[in-house]
Amino acid sequence: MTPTLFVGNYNYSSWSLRPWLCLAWAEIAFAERFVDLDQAGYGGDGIAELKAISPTAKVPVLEIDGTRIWDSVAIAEWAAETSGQLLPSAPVERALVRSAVAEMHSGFAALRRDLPMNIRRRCRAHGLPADTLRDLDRLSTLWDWGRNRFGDRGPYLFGQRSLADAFYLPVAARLRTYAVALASDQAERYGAMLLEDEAFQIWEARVLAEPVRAFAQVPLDAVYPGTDLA
Ligand SMILES: N[C@@H](CCC(=O)N[C@@H](CS)C(=O)NCC(=O)O)C(=O)O
Repeated sequence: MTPTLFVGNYNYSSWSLRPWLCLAWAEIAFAERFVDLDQAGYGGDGIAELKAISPTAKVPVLEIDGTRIWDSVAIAEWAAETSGQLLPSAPVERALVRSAVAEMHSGFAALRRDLPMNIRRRCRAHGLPADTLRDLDRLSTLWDWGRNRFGDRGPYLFGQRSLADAFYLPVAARLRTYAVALASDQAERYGAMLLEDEAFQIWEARVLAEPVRAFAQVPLDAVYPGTDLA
């Protein structure tokens, strides 16, 4: 049976976007179910609609023949294993891709706190604290390293497209939203290239089709007050 991916709001849900890109890039047929995250329980004791779907009351969730996979990395890995794509063939290089994915999944806490994904919005971040600037430095170094080491194999972080590109594409969208520059020009170019991705353009078109409204449960649009929502 066709697997079903449960996703959250296109503008905000970076954890939904990542496995969605992996499934799309791996050309795996899947159905989708949208769950509006702007409901009571968000970020607290959980949205009732999500509690019925996921043990953690979070999206993304991928339902495969009645079994639910409840984490973005697990879904991304499933896409890679099922398709034989999105991971290099050499074990040590697979481990490098996984290091980059894991670093995103478990790290960059300050960057995520101060620069939340908001694909539609354009404003300027100001007064970023030291820990966020450190995250941005690390991001620049990582992207620069990947492009230096694997650039002769293609335009992606590890040359050929991999799970890592899906995990960092939402970060590229954040840099664009908040007009944040990276120290490395090469890293900047990589981020800009990610945003040209064909599958991401489909996701972005959905963002633009969503009604513009503040997210009521958490004031995500108020991180930099005084700037427009649109
Ligand atoms: N570690 C999880 C994180 C998932 C996550 O935080 N999802 C957010 C949306 S981007 C969510 O569903 N939040 C609902 C809530 O906090 O109530 C993953 O990688 O899948």
